[in-house]
Amino acid sequence: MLVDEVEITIKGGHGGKGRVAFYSKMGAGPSGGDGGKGGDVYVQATSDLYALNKFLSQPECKAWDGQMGGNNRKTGAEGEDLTLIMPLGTTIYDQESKVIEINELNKKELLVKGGLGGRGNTFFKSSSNTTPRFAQSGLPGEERKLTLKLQLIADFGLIGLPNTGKSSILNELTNAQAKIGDYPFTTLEPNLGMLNGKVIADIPGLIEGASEGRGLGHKFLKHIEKVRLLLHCISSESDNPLKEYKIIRDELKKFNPKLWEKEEIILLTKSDLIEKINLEKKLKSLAKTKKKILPVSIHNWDSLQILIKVLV
Ligand SMILES: Nc1nc2c(ncn2[C@@H]2O[C@H](COP(=O)(O)OP(=O)(O)OP(=O)(O)O)[C@@H](O)[C@H]2O)c(=O)[nH]1
Ligand SMILES: [Mg+2]
Repeated sequence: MLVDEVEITIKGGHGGKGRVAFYSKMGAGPSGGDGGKGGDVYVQATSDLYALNKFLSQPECKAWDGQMGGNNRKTGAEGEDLTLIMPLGTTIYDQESKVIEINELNKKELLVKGGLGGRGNTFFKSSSNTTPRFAQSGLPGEERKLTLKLQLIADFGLIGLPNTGKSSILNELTNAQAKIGDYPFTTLEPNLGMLNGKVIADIPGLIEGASEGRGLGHKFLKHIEKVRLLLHCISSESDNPLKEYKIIRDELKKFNPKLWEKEEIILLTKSDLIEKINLEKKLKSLAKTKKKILPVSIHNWDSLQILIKVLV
């Protein structure tokens, strides 16, 4: 199951207590060190789409507390920071206002700070009080309740009717190992793969009525919003490729006109399955779309190389 919305509470570590201590030599004064600062909480992106799943069972995330100050004016150790790993394309909301959009791999961003450590009694030594017998307790870390919403970000998105070979192409072009099946709706959740540093997303098959929620329509369509270029897959075996093209285009437009306006290349897939003359006919019928069209087959190395050249 892909978790694409979840609520969490995050908390910085508590600052360590200051220590009350004195040098053993008579009259040498206070020696209590300050408490260490509590750890901060950061967020960092991963290409693992499923990285929000863990928050379902772990909705509270806290960095480590700072340690108490030591003797000999030694500051307590700082609490360890906590880095939350979230998928690329996650937007973090705080009471519905957007806080951070995670759109860069490996960039670390601060979410909340840990509390400061308390001052040890050494800090309070003065001419009027040479033997202070008190120290501060540390401060609590910041706390925030956040909602995480995922919309995947990809350079290229494979879209189309079910069973048109989208996952097969993803697997050929990238390191992904998406499930393939000779039946519709094999893919129930998006898959991601990397091609020369670019992200390709395989979106589950869309059907007529997707924009009104048929199939898992909305759930899939919203994941296309942050895709830069659409790779619209139509099977060469289709009797009417232009009609199939229009079905998907209509759904994109109804869901969000911005999807419809996105740059798009048509892939006439499984080109090995039909005669060359028929392939030419189908390419011709799709020419009306005025889009770039590439015949592709996972069993034809050259066709895949041509596609790769267009993409990278
Ligand atoms: N001959 C041939 N078969 C292909 C090709 N590409 C995919 N197939 C087959 O077509 C079927 C569907 O492929 P998938 O990659 O699962 O299709 P999909 O578009 O991801 O399907 P959904 O996830 O259901 O939307 C599988 O049996 C594949 O082996 C191709 O280029 N040539
Ligand atoms: Mg699939």
